[in-house]
Amino acid sequence: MKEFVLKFLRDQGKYASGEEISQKLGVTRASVWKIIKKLQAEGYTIQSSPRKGYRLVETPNVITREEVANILQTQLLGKNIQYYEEVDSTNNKAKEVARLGASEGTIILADKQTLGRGRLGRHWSSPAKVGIWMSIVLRPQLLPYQVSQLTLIAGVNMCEAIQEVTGLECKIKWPNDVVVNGKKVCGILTEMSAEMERINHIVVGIGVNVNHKSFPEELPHATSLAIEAKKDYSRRDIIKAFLEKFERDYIQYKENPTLISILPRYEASCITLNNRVRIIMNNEEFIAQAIKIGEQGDLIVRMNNGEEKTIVSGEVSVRGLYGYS
Ligand code: BT5
Repeated sequence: MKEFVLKFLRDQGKYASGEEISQKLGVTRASVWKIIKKLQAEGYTIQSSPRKGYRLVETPNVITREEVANILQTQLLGKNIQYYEEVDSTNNKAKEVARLGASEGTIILADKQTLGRGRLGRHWSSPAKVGIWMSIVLRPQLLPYQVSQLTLIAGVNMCEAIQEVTGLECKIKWPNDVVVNGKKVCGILTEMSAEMERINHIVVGIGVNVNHKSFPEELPHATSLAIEAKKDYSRRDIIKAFLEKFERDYIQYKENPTLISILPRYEASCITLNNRVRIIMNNEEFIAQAIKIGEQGDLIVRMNNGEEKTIVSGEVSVRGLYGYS
């Protein structure tokens, strides 16, 4: 009902009388009025005039299923969207629906996460209504070792999407952080369910700090797009830009699983390259020069003795970024 009224008002673009809406819906005018009140309470600005009826003036910064689906121009991603006001973690929800057979491209969106997760069980701060907390269910035929490449593809596309929507200069800290002015605005957590060499499904979870005005003291390296640009952004616009871009690369990657065509874009945005980096790997810690990204998405560094080493995963801090100096 609510969706129908919204769509009707949006398509109309001008005043629609209560009578017109009630006829289309087959309900009383009093019910239409109740729905309008509900929408107004959700933040929609709807003008009402006793003579002319109702007119939708402004849509709030919401990421409900109908509002996102309404603007999305994709073939695969977001054909099925599930929105929650609050969940423990959108990745948990996505894994749950994937186990129950959710189709490829299913998207879970939440306004708030109570147990948002980073890598290695770390906490991801996800307060209400200021960020994008989103997970995507994918079902490609890949080998387990290729799965982390999807994180790189998601990272480069989020970097480009944020840049397009906000005009802010975005960089990628290998492998999965998107940073603005040296601080983290986005993190990605890719998880999979696999048996031996067969993947059942993959969940790509993405968190973007959009309209936060401040961060708790324990997150000194976090920032938001609003803090950096000094203005708020529509979360929907960023979701749309990202999903449309990511879908193009994902479909291509599924057909031909190589990073070759993505790497130049990734390297152009990667702040880790050409920097001295500190690497913490299997209890080993060393400093090296980051020189390139390998074909599998690994970081290739030159050690002080001139030898090259391939870093597959682990913690890498870039000098001057995230407190390493
Ligand atoms: C990540 O982990 O960066 C992956 C974050 C993925 C979050 C998304 S939100 C939707 C989906 N559902 C989930 O439950 N998760 C995904 P990692 O590289 O391990 O970084 C985690 C570290 O970043 C923490 O230890 C904090 O230091 C810091 N951190 C926590 N919350 C942050 C935030 N909102 N912004 C920036 N940094 C944050």
